[in-house]
Amino acid sequence: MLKIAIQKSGRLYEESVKLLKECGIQIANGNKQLKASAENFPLEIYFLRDDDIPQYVFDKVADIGIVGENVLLEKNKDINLQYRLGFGKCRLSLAVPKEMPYSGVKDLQGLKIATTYAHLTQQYLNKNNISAEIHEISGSVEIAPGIGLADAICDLVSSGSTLFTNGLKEVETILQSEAVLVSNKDLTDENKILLEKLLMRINAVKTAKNNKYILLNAPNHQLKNIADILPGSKSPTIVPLATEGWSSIQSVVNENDFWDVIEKLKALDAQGILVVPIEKMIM
Ligand code: PRT
Ligand code: ZN
Repeated sequence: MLKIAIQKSGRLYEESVKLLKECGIQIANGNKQLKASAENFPLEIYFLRDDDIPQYVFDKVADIGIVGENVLLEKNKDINLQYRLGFGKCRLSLAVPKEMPYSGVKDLQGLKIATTYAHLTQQYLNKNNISAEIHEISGSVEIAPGIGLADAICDLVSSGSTLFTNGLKEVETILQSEAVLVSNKDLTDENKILLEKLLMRINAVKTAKNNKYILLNAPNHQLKNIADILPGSKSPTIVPLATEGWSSIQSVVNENDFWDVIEKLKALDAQGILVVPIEKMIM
């Protein structure tokens, strides 16, 4: 039985549960309890505060967990990062009042910095040979300069609107973060196999999301050119159409190249282009 710790409520909760669902894992009861079991996979789910997850995984209360990389690095526990999950994206940044002149990291020298990320902030200051006073607080970091508690802050940012409404400007980014799957370093052989199975499913879900299935018709004299820009998993599937001199082509296109590929296909006389989402993709 593999035990996974996920956030009980908050920014990572929904995506974590959704990911397990997309991996075909049905959870019997909601997050009202501390613990739930999967109906069709040997998995027990613990719902916890995100800050506690690295410690619990380190202590083997849970074998694996889903947590922000920011929390993983701040807690600095000796556990493995297994997979970057691509949700919960944010950055850990230093910010100062917008009217404060700022020309570089040396301007942080001697300031009082409020943060819930004392370890990562200190590490960043050390790396830059800055000595500043870190004031560790547990929440509402962004109001600290406004109420005279600190000169600057170090906090998570996503859209930047919280900084903006509090009269702050982002001056340095310490870390880019997203949700990650972590594991204890010393899993039983049985749990190693279960983790491999889960990672294979996660990878299939994530790869599918990054790719689209594409179908199109093209004149035969362009097939070679089209095949060159549509590699697919191996090479595209080509089927002759009833109309003389035309074929139907099917392939997989990566989201990042998508519009670029579509434009090239149009230039090569492709017609009737259909783009279909892929549910799972096993390489
Ligand atoms: O109760 P528990 O301790 O489990 O939850 P929590 O309140 O500590 O964490 P939660 O749910 O707020 O965040 C969980 C994780 O989501 C974080 O550890 C990050 O990995 C990730 N994440 C992604 C964020 C943000 N984006 C984010 N914007 N966590 C917090 N914020 C906050 C930030 O602290 C600031 O107050 O949102 C505000 C800034 O947002 P913008 O959009 O105004 O810039
Ligand atoms: Zn927390």
